[in-house]
Amino acid sequence: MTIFEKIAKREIPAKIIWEDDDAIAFHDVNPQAPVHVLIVPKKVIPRLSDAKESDRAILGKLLLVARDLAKKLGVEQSGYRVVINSGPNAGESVPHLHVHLLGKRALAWPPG
Ligand code: DGP
Repeated sequence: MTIFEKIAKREIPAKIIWEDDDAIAFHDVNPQAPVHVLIVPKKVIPRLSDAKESDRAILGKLLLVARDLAKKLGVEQSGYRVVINSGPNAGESVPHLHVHLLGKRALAWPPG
């Protein structure tokens, strides 16, 4: 089981802020910005590179949840960044697809 599956099953604690049957969102344990939330599908897709055509709906849903949580967390107007790290060069560390939502500070571009 991935660490994010364990969070969804309440086997390890996390600050969960939203959940439905398909996905869950919680605060990142190592925040890189004042707002740093992870949005995770309950179905384990290891990384974006492994997503299938049949995952189209859940992939779209993750972005709409990011949009809604940005509003809920007060960064809709100030701006925010949505990130998916896929594979070693991107710094992926948990092999369970997740969308990072970062905000409440100015974010540099290009990323490191
Ligand atoms: P990535 O590098 O894209 O695979 O991001 C994984 C993120 O997951 C990283 O920002 C830290 C976060 N993370 C890892 N383990 C835990 C955990 O047990 N709880 C929470 N809340 N976040 C975690």
